[in-house]
Amino acid sequence: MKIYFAGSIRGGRQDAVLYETIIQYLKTFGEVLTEHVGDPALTSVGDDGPSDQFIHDRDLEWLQTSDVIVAEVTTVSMGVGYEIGRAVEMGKPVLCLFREGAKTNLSAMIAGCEAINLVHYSNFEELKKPVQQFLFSLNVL
Ligand code: 6K6
Repeated sequence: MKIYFAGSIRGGRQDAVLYETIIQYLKTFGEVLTEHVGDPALTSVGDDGPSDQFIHDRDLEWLQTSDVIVAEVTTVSMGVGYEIGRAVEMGKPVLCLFREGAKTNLSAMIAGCEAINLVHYSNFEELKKPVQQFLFSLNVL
């Protein structure tokens, strides 16, 4: 199973360690195409890498080849919202994870989209079971 994990980069890196933990867990179910999103060394400003167009086109290709999108949506990110919207248009299964108790509000465009599966959780341990159930339900493991 090819998993596209989406998490905030320029939107803010305060949850980077959590992304890394989620990615390690997702790797027990398949290949995570976007492991760099959980790299704590990646900052929201470092831009000495490839151009924005390269990043966009490469990530869209990965999105196209993925079987499922798992997005951590607690930290508000325009890029993550864009990826979710494109994935919905592609007909991909999408699972969004939103952490209760954070000071952010989940957009109605995510919470109100019937095509998006949404899990509210308090800590990493709490999201393991719903993530597993969702991935198993896809029958592509
Ligand atoms: C690195 C440091 C600053 O900007 C970068 C750009 N590097 C990126 N590399 C790979 N994927 C990216 C990058 N920037 C955004 N993305 C994609 O958008 C990832 O798949 C994330 O899920 C999402 C993050 O969007 P923003 O708007 O928070 O950056």
